[in-house]
Amino acid sequence: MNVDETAAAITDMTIRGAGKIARAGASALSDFAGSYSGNDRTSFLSDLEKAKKTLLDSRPTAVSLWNGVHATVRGVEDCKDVGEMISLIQSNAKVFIDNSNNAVKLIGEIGAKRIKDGDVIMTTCNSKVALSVIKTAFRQGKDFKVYATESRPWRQGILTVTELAEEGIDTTLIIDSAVRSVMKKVNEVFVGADTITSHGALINKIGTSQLALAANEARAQFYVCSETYKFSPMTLFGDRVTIEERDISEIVKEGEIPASVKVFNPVFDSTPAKYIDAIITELGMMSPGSVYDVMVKQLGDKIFQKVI
Ligand code: RUB
Repeated sequence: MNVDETAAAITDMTIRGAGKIARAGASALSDFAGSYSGNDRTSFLSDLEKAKKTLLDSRPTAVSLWNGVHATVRGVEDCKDVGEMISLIQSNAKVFIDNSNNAVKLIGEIGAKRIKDGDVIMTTCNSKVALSVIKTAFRQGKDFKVYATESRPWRQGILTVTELAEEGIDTTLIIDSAVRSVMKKVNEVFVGADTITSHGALINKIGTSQLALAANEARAQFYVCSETYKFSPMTLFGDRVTIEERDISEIVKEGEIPASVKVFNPVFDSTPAKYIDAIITELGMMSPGSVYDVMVKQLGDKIFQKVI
């Protein structure tokens, strides 16, 4: 898919989930570079900027997309000509996509060790990474049950239960408001991440924080399954994560409620670090308190000299 097609598919949620949109963004930029016919350096950089903007605007609050796009264009300004820029973008995109896919697999292997025979697991929305953990444990022969939330309004839970059932896993769909009631039976919760802040808070599908609170109350373990490129570098410098709000038509049909009633449709919520038992990443299991050190190590400590 080219840049415009990819951006449209991200906006209308044909491509969704933090990892998939990041990989799609990298792939679209690789396609942009591969099909570029000019050889003027300045024009290329200006067209690249437009392509980046189109992608970033397609889901403007998505940190994974921002990180995927920036990883793909890293070093381009230092290239001497358009040919070199094209090769660099293509190889950066390939490295990002390969690392991202490998991280999903590795997190699956690490997280699967937390699941035992007889466990009851809960998950929410449709996270490729959380599902990688659950599927890996099942493929290892473990016997457990999964409860998955419907995840209104987009009902990504339908995708999740379909994937789990196709795998042969004992799966039960619940409505979002059944979380606290069902949590009494649950041993572990595995959720994905849209974004993780430098102080270890999780931003994920609306309703995730109520799973965390209910898990805490019921003494179930609450695990976040996240590649480290979902860590938000901007939060190191105090920026807040903007929570995406989507159209009210996702919740109510036109004319269904009085016109004076306001509708609020936030897509994600924030779970404080204190409710998270561990973050399972491709660098291993870590506490939310370790996120700061990992981010600084990945960015290099000179990052502060550049900003301050
Ligand atoms: C998806 C969602 C997922 C994370 C992680 O929200 O909140 O839990 O993005 O997904 P949406 P993954 O459907 O609004 O994109 O583990 O697949 O990256």
